[in-house]
Parts: sequence; structure tokens; C-alpha cells
Amino acid sequence: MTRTLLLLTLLLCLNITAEDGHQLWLRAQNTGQVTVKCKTGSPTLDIAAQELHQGWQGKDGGHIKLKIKQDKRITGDGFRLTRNRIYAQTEPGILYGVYELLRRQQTGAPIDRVTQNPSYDLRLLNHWDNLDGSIERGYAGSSIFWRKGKDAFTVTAQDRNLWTEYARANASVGINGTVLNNVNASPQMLSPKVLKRVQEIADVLRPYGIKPYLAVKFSSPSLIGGLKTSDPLDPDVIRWWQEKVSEIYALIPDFGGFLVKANSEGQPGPQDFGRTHADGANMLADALKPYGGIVMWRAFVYKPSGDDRVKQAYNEFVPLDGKFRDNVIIQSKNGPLDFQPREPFSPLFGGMKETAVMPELQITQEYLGQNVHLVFLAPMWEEFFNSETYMEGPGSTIARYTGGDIIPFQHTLIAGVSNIGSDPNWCGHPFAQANWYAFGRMAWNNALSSEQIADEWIKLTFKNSWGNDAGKEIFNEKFILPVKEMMLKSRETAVNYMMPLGLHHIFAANHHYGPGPWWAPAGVRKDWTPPYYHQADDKGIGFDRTRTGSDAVSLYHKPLPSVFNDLKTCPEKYLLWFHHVPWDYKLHIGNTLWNELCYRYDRGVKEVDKFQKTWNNMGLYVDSERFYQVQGKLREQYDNARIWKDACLLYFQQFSGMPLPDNVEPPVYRLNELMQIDKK
Ligand code: BDP
Repeated sequence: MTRTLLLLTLLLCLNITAEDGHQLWLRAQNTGQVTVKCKTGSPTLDIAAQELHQGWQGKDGGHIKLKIKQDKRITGDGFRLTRNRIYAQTEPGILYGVYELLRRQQTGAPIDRVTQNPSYDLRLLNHWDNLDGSIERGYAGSSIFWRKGKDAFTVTAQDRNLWTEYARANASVGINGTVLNNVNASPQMLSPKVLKRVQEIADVLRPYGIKPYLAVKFSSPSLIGGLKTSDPLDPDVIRWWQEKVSEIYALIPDFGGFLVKANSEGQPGPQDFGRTHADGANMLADALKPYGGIVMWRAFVYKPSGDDRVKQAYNEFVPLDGKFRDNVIIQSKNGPLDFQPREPFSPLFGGMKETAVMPELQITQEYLGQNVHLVFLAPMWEEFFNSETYMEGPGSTIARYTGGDIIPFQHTLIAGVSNIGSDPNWCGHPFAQANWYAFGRMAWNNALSSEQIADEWIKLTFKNSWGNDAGKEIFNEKFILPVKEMMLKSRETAVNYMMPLGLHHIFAANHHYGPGPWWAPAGVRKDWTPPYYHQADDKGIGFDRTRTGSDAVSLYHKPLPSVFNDLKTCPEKYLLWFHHVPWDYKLHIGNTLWNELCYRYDRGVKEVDKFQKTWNNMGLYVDSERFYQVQGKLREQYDNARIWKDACLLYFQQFSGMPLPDNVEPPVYRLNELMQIDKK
């Protein structure tokens, strides 16, 4: 026998399968038998029963009754759960109840009398997947929906398997919709052969309660429909969309609707024809209305030579408030700029009073270290949900506004830009799975704490193989607690080594990975270059958005304009977002701005060093595959963090002319070396 063969036989005998992370947080095997009673049958209820059999963690001989019934305490796809009963008003509601029960069993949470109702009716992933299989800002392989080549439109058993696993993972955290393609949409998305494949995908997703949606290109009528124009008020254009919509619903009766990026970053839109965003959105909304479909119209708009970029979406959309049909929802990124490590919330939240606004969060870590850095995003989203809009005084948080508690919007929605691809572990980084999980959990309940989510995710993802109670305690103390602490700190750490104190968008080039505060090649739009955002000069640093600057502060409800406007009351985390601050300005803690900037960058690097040390102790508690993978990635993150720190401090030092404080680790790189990399 050759050595390889011997090894293979050995492995087979030992029944060892390599841990590739593919099972996500869904790895529980039943520990006993359960009897499931359910009067009605359907594909969704069958899945619910099957999940109970497969994952049951109770003692042998459990009984569970599943029942659809009306209950005043339940809304939408909510459910009630007791030790032996789950009831809901809808079939997906039952399924969510089952996943909640199993999650509670596995994580040791109490089970009796739980009632849950979702924060948002529609909880969507947005895939930025292209028809050729590539993914814009995707860091985990290629699309699981699209590919190029001869068999691009053949649906294989493998496709169906993967889509089923995908649907199951989403349903387990309450996601009930998915936009299958990039917002920079190809017009071919609406061609018959693509729609046929959408139908095939829809058929797989349906039993899991997930509806498909498509991103559409506004100029499709002229690009693929043979029309001379795509003017939304043109009768032929209106008819073209009506017919297209009817063609879609004939294939997919539960199709969700359209997502549109219009007049943004070169994408076509109604303004190309002298029309408004409302004209464009309403035309599509009218075509979808008879079928119950919706339009998610993105607010991510800004012009190359306009006003301060962070004001533009507000100025564009607030005058149109109330002019949109009730099946149009404005989809806004959480911050007013662009998914930066930290931004204040977009003033459209609380700014629109008659038109529903839905948050778009970015799960894929475009600006947060991609598939290399360990950054748990739940704390960032928690900060966003808890932000006070003051729309109706204190307590008017984003969570309440977007959830329809302040204004009863007809539709409440939330979307997350997906981080999923064809990589065996779906997300590229083992810990990036936690961001997919967290998005679903927060879309279901936007009041959940990051702490709870991290706790659940760790317990579900890294199984304790230590058996008895003593083992459990050791596992908790030595693994769960330190890993959780690392996760919960990780976002603030990334902010520290990348863009502390309100700095934003200082990446080199369009890859959005490494630092480039200097990056401003001739011919590139000013608002795509870091100097536009940091405004460093020999007096200080930061973008002046005060009343005497761009006046972005005034887009918020009182008292925020004066809070943000005053250097003394502006939260330090947003300081350089709203102010151009002198280098020697004394901050609350007594440090000058320059020194504090140095301390923050330095702290960021030291914290990643600590993460490495924490993880190095985890070899005993996790499989070796994920242990080494995470260890390698943390090493790279540490190197990257040092590059960030040195690049930013050495570059800004040219303006401040001040020395690094004594207790800050001196740079290991030279600025001119780093400026050559322009990448990582
Ligand atoms: C930017 C991304 C770009 C997206 C754009 C968007 O860099 O790839 O197309 O957002 O959201 O952050 O439309």
C-alpha cells in the first residue's frame, strides 16, 4: 500500500472529515427522539418537522405540536413557543419557531412561553452577484447563483443542493427574501433564459419562506426591449415594464419585486430623461402593484461635483417625501457616505416622514478588512439601531423609526449586502459567518445585543466536545468567554487602526482594503479620493460639516445640529467627521488631537496583537483546520494593522509637524515604501 492510500484508509476508518466550516451554525445532531404532531402538511411544515427530528436536543420521547392559528399576540411571521407547542399564523412562522426552539436547546436558553414577532416584515440579503459569476465586493469565491460557460443555465443537482443549504441557513435566522444580483445590474437579468433560472432558484427557496427579488437596470427597455427611450413617462416604456412584470409573475407567482440603483455612479435613471426619482420609482411600482410586488429604490446618489457628498441623498430625496407610491421603499445605507468603519447615521432616517425608509447594511467587509480581518459587525449595527434621530424627541431611535413604530409605514424592511460565495465555508473567513448570522438575527429583532448574538453564534458554530458539566464549564471559561470578548472588541479595534476619531474613506485606490490618505491620482473624481475627506493641512485635520462649513449638521433633528456643531459636545467618535480640528486641540481626556490620534492607531495595533495571543490559546478547543486558518488570518491582520498605523501617522505627521508620543510604538515602515504599495 502506498503511504497516501494508507493514510486515506486510516482516515476513513476513523471517520474523520475535514472541518471546512460549511455547516455554519447548523451542526446539531439529535440527542433523542421527538414526536411531531401537525394536522396539516406542506413542504414548509415538512421541513419544520424534519428539522426537529434532526436537531432535537431534549431527552428521548419529546412531543411537539405545530399549529397554525390566529393569536392577538402574534404579528406577521411571529410565533409562540412553549415546551411542547409551537404556533404561528403562517407556515414560515412555524419554521422560525422551530429554529428558535432548537437554538434555545443548543445554547441552553430558557424555553417556556416565548413570543417573538419580527422587527421588519421583509428581511433581505442583497447579492452583488454578476451574471458571469463574479461578485462585486465579494471575498468568498464566486456566485452560487450565476456562472459563465456552456452550462451557465443548466440547473444541476449540485446547484439545487447548494441553494437548499443556502435557503436553510437563511431561514434559520429569519431571512425571508433575497435579491439575486448586483445593484449595478445587467439588463440581461430580465432576459427569458435568466428569468427561467430565477424560477428554478425560487422553487428551491420557496419552502423555506424565501422570496426572490431582482435588481434591474433602469434603461432595460432601450437596452434589451428595442425601444428608443427608457423615459418612465413614455407609454411604450410603461407598457414594456408592465409586460415584463407579467412575464415574471407567470413564472414566479410569489416574486418579491425590484431593487433599483438609479442615477448613481454612472447607472442610468429617470433624471436622464428630466424626470425625478419619484417618477421612475412610481412607474415600476405601478407595474408591480397588481401582483403585490414592491420597489426598493436606493438613496445612494451623489454627483461628481456636487455639494458635500454626505448631504446629497438627503437633499435629493426629502423634497420628494410623500410623492412615492406606498409600495416604494427608499433603501438607504446606514451612514450618509458609504459603509465606512464608522459613520453617524444617515439623516434620511427620521428625515422622511411619509415614505418608508429601509436600512441597507453591508455584511461583506468591503471597507473592514474583507476576508482577512476578524471584525464582528454586530456592534456597529447595534450602534446604528440605537442612534437617536430625535424625530419625535428622545426615544426616536433608528430601530423604532425603521421598524415602523414612529410612523406606521405600510412596509418595514431591512437589507444586508451579502458576504456569501462559493468558498467551502461560504464567507471566506470563519468569523465572517458570524456577520451573516448577526444580520439575520438583528433583522428579526433589532433590539438584540451584540453580546447575545456572539454568544449564540460561538456556541452553535464551535461545538463543545467536552461532554460533562465540568467540561462545559472549562469550555465556557477558556473558549467562549475570551472568543466573545475578542469578537465584541473587534470592530472598535478596526476603527482604531484604520480610521479613528471620525476619519473616513482614506483607502488607497478602489480596492478599499489598505490605507492611502495620500491617494489622489490626476483625473480621479475628487470625491473618490481620501484628501477630499480628511482635509489634512498644517492647521489640522477633518471635514468641516459645521454650520460654517458644509452645514451637514443641520440635516438632523434638534438637538443634534447643535450637539454635532459644537466641538465640545460633538461625540469624539465623530469628531473629524464634523470638524476640521487643530492638531494641538485639547480633547476631553486631556490629550492633544495629534497625540490622541497616535494613541488610537497604536492601540488598534496592540489590540490585534492581543487577539492573536487569545486565539493562540484556542488550539485545544477547536478543530485544527479552523484554528490554523484563523491564526493565519490574524497574523495578516496584525501586519495590515501596522501598515495602517504607520501609513496614516507618517503621512499626517507631514502636516502636524509633531513627534509621536514616547509611549507609542515607533513606525516599522517608511512612508515612501508604503506609498508605493497603494494596495495592502
Ligand atoms: C460602493 C462600492 C461599489 C458599489 C456601491 C453601491 O464600492 O462597488 O457599487 O457602493 O452601493 O461602496 O452601489
